[in-house]
Amino acid sequence: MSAPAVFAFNNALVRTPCHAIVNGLRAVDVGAPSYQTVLAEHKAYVEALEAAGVAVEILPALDAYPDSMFVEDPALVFTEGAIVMRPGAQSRFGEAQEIAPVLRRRFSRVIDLSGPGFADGGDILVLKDRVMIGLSDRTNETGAHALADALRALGKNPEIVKTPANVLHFKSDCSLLDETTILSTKRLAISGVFEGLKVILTPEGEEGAANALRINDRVFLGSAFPKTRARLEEAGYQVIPLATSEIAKVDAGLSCMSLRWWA
Ligand code: CIR
Repeated sequence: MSAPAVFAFNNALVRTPCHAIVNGLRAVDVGAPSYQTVLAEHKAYVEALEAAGVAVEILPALDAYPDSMFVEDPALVFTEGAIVMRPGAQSRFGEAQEIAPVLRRRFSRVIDLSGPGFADGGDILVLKDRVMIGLSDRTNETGAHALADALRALGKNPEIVKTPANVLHFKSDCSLLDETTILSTKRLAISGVFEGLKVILTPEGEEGAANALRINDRVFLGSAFPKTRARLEEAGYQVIPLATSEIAKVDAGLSCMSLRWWA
């Protein structure tokens, strides 16, 4: 039997947004997100995952960690096992120890990323033949090398690359559309990291659309990006637009809110 596609998922973990999300980290303060609207965005996201055929486990809110709804950052998961990450923002470091017991319950193999470096899940792009690790303000060289070792232990092929300056995470600027196609901002694509792959660029002014999420037969896309939607539909993708206006105020997008794997 052939292996499932790299975008085939039937399981996901998410975490209920906590009230403290209004104090979530952000590079530029455009005002606090509305808690009620964050909850609505999160609920619609969970429903979209379920509609795509994914069994979703919803973890309880963690008020001690404002950004804890973004479960993608403190862990990395694969069919073969999970990695407990070392988040690079001080206020988020403890999230890893909160999610570790959940990973131990759900995966038979769990690797704790070794210190002293840091690495965030948002910097990791999983492709069919390799796993890209973007160096950023949250993922440093030491963390990236430790992560590369952990990935090799799971049978993966790591590749360390660079995130453009002033971009939070590598995946803030790109996402996988299928096994040979990437959605990317121009500023990331021109660095040449995706050589050999097909790249669809986000139209100018819609850079935030790059953090999309391919799940099974569909692509989740921020609903504020109609030009990107048209571009993807023209290319034959089934697009599911999802509201992200409030989570965008704390620099988040669609990949950040879940950990996804095929079991
Ligand atoms: C942070 O700065 O860590 C959060 N406010 C946003 C995290 C977004 N996560 C992601 O892109 N994977």
